[in-house]
Amino acid sequence: MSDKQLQYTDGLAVQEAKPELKRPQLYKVILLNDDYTPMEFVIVVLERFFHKSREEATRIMLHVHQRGIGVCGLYTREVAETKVRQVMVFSADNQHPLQCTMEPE
Ligand code: TYC
Repeated sequence: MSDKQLQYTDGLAVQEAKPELKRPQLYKVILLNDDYTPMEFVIVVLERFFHKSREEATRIMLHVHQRGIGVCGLYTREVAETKVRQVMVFSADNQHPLQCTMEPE
């Protein structure tokens, strides 16, 4: 379908419709490695806030542990901001230094 369509009224006027909405910018939510946060805690974070299976959570955690950084998922801006905040609050509440951030895809 073209991005502009004609809208018909009852003969009084013909007006261009608004173009279709663009897809929203997506953001990568990123976990950073550190030397102190337990591996099990990072797995729980990935299960709880990113709905990963234990296997996928373990794979992502090990990737971050080995490479220093890793992507947990792609989200619209407000959802990504919420996930970053949830991880940071959960980590601080448990006295872990785990860092989570986001960047445009
Ligand atoms: N490097 C941590 C350890 O050896 C584990 C870890 C993995 C920490 C991923 C943070 O984002 C992280 N206990």
